[in-house]
Amino acid sequence: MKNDKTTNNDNGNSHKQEAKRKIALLTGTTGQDGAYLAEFLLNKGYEVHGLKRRASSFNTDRIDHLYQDPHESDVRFRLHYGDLTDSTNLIRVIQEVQPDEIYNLGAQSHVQVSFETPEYTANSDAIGTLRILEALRILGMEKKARFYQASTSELYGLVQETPQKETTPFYPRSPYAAAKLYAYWITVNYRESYGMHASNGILFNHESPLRGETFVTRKITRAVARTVLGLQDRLYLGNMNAKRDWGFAGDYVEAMWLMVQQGQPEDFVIATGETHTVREFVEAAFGRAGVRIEWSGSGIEETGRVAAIEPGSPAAKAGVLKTGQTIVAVDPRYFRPAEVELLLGDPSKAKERLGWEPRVKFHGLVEMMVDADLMAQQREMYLKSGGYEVKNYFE
Ligand code: NDP
Ligand code: GDR
Repeated sequence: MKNDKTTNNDNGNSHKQEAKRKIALLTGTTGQDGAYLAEFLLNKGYEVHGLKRRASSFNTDRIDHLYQDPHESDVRFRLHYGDLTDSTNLIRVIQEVQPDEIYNLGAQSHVQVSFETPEYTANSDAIGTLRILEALRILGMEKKARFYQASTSELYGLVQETPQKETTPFYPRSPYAAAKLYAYWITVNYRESYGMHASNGILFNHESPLRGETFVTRKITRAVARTVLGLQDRLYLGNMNAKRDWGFAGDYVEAMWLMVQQGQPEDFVIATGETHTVREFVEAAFGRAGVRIEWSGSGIEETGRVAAIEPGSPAAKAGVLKTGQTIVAVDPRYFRPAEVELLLGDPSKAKERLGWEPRVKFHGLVEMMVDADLMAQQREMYLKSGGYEVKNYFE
């Protein structure tokens, strides 16, 4: 269905004005950001097409609530099988969809995994970006479709300046970051060479209840819920001194869209302007469930023990944890061959030019994620025990 608007002309007569519905194509639709962006664009009235990879089991959990039966009329959300490593597929999907806007969110996005799969990471994250840009040229769509590239604060790596802004020099520290560096520059290059409306969003870490379970924030909030409920004894982590500027994915997808709506394509840092250590995240997350942590030892000997349990909290109500119990420890397996120690973004340009500001800050984010994982783990526990009632300790 098109958006029909009835307006008055100069003579006061009403006539029908057809506003064309915008079409967006997303790669990485099944990931965290893809899910938030797809919903955001659908709410804005877009027709949204997403690329999904063939997998041996269901991989659309994050977007199942957006699913529309393709047999119904006026379907505004469609998925297409595809892969960033397959140019033939990208050309065909882009030709078929004829998007006004392309958001390239697809990537092998795990930094530690990129040390183990460096070639694949380069193929999907670096060359994958080139493939989309070239597909647009091959199809003669380089002036028609606007392009958003999911660039990253990992580009700053061994930081040359703090806080990091659009002009801070890059120093990638992983195969992932090196691949994303290529993607960043090829996006700039196609903008300058062919006049494409192509922008890089240099996004700092952003999280949510939909965050993949192996990224540190979600690993922690999930472990908090499981530990409090007695489903897990201990949370093993790597470098707890690393500092990150963590924001909320729901806020960040709006910044992506705002960049694409600008008259001129440009690159923007998107961040909260606050940084915290992984250890602080652990403390805040256990704190939300009512557990105060006491640290002892250092380096690989560091452990976190239960110092106190707040009366009336989820931990107290569950009644599983005891003071003195060790619930956090270090496992060197999670150390990276090269680490990014400190990230802190300066989002002033985005505030000035896009009018964008983060709504959710560190503590709001931790609370949102812990609460969601407490609910999810309780649900799983009750289902497993054959019950059907989901008890919420916050009520
Ligand atoms: P996720 O890991 O949650 O999602 C990645 C998505 O990319 C998934 O849909 C995945 O599909 C898809 N994908 C992976 N490989 C390919 C491939 N070869 N071809 C097509 N699709 C592929 O990442 P996020 O949602 O967190 O991040 C979105 C983008 O933003 C990524 O490019 C990431 O590198 C970048 N980024 C993320 C930040 C963050 O903090 N979240 C910060 C800065 C940048 P499947 O579900 O099948 O695995
Ligand atoms: P990052 O996110 O590498 O910043 O990349 P991640 O959550 O994986 O790590 C953040 C920091 O936590 C330290 N850490 C651990 N990390 C994980 N995953 N698991 C652990 O057990 C652990 N213990 C400590 C890490 O060493 C690191 O310093 C994310 C991804 O979303 C990228 O795609 C994106 O580009 C960047 O954020 C911005």
